[in-house]
Amino acid sequence: MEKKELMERVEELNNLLHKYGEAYYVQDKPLVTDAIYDAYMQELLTIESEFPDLVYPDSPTQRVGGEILSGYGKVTHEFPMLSLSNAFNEEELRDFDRRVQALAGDKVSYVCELKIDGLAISLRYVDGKFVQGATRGDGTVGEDITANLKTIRTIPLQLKEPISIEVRGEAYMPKNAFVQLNENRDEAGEEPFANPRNAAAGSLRQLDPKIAASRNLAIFVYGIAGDGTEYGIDSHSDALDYLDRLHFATNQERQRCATIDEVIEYVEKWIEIRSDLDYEIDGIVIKVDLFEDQEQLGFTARSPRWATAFKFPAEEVVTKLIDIELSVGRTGVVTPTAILEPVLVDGSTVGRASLHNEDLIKEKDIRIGDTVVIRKAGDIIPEVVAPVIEERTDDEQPFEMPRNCPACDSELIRIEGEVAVRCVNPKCPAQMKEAIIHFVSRNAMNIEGIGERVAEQLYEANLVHDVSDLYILTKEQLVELERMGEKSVSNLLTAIENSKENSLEKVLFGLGIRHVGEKAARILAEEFGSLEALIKADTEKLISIHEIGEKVADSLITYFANEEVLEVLRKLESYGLNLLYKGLTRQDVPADSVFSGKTVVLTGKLSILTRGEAKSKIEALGGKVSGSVSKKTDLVIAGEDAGSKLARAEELEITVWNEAQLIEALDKKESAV
Ligand code: 3B8
Repeated sequence: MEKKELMERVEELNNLLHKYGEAYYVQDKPLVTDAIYDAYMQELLTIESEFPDLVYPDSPTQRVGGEILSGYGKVTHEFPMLSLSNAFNEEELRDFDRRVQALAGDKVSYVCELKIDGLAISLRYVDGKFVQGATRGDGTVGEDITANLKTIRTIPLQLKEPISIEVRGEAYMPKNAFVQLNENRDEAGEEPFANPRNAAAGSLRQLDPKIAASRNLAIFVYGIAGDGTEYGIDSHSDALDYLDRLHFATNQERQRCATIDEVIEYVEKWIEIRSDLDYEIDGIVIKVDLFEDQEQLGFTARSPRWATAFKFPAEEVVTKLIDIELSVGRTGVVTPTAILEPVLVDGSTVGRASLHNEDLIKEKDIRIGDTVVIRKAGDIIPEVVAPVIEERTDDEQPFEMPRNCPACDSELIRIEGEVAVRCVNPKCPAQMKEAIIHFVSRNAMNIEGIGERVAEQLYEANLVHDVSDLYILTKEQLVELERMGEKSVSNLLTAIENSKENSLEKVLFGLGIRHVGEKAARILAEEFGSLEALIKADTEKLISIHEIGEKVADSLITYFANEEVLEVLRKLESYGLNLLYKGLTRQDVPADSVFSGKTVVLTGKLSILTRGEAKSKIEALGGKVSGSVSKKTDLVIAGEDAGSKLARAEELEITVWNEAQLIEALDKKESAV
């Protein structure tokens, strides 16, 4: 590149990175994916390292993180923090064992651990010093809560050995600390926490570390992030012993099990005695012990194949069903909800429970006035399990689903083959309200200030009939609404105005097109770049996109064929809403890059790039970075001291590059991005 062109590119990169950085850090509304951001940053760093005279004093490379207006900094996990697959009974545990044996041989041994019901945490040490602690977040990016974590006394601030290591664990609040805390809150007239996990999470998310310090939190460390073999250990049980030697708090109830029968025995024992512990556990984690076996098994997109979590059966409690309430969702589905006499389940008070649908109520013969068994499983909404027939007094009322919509009175439709009953009136106020709530929600257009109450008022005051009407609201109209002061009105109008700049995927997700979730919305935006292009796409084009199936394609075609929908979209456009994708579209990512469609494994220590950088650059060029070497691997990048993965790559005769070769290949294509 000519120097002049380079200068222009540097200026362009500076501007882009400032814009994206501010959207991400300050407004908490990212405009592009991390991979794209990192790719631009890397490009700028590369140019700057070669031409120091092009380093502007305010270059985004000159400050780490950027301004944070409120809340915490973000931490990109070098190794993603995945979650565990689940097993709910013996049968599923045996299935897990069969899958493991099929992939890693029949001599696999396991380690069983208690599954602490807390908050997943990552702790990073450099040269023995605790430098950063973060939450799991979405698995890729978490929150920097170092200051709060430092208040947990069982987290060593300085290790015995000057090593660099990242460990993972579960922060939790012991039962007695939880009871004490809630007593104090009650006395102070504050809302109690529902359970120890919420209390722990609430404490660690305080901006003032003094509060966290007063909360008696604790931690159990359960693993090392990344490649454990770097520390001269080759199994999970060794890793835990090593963590003990480093003075981390590990849970001592762990046990090695040579067979799945031993695992099941351990699980059964803990189902019996779990309430004796002075902290809450919600299951047992079963991990394949040898790292070599773990590596064979690898990961799915979400969780390791070498581990699973046995979830304890949910606690069941008896209470009275006072009434059955109906609500109309965004898609018109009418769902019955049980209104209960409030009761404590698994440490939290429950007053409502799901009844799913009409058929289920009939099948279980649940009647209004019944004494019912309810159950809460994990985070999900509690459900009514069954009525207690022995408690019947004959005053109970069988439930009849109404024929008409409780919100708009139009006739309800039951679609063939579906259990759900739907209101199909597109102007139904209940659906409208839900559609608005969805459109403004955080992961969609992120318009703060419109909740359930305001959405309802907007509709009832005849101000908003579809989402486009949000953009013609005036100050005069809004101040008329109940409990809307000048300040909230002006904040709301600003939030609405700002939302016009959102990238296309936010709009697409916000429209609430059936089967188009956040991920599909992003893929569609990336693929088409503009709403206009998406509307023009036919089924064939849609299903030719790798991640888009027939269901989504059909739904899109039906949606965009609707004249009323098109009218709303035209209005949105005329009010100045951005309907373009602001990141790199798939056409922008070079299809002919050496990395497109290739699976790459990074191993050993890289000296110029960090692993995270290498990963995002490869991804920006269309490659996929995987954690384990298998027959599907196309390329292995081996840094210093590469160990078993390199050996395995050689065994499988996979191409191996060193870091310099990687950088050379990245640089060649970099300019094409
Ligand atoms: C891999 C291993 C997630 C976990 C893990 O006590 C992974 O090991 C994980 F992707 O979430 N709550 C534990 C606990 C949680 C996890 C774990 N081990 N003991 C826990």
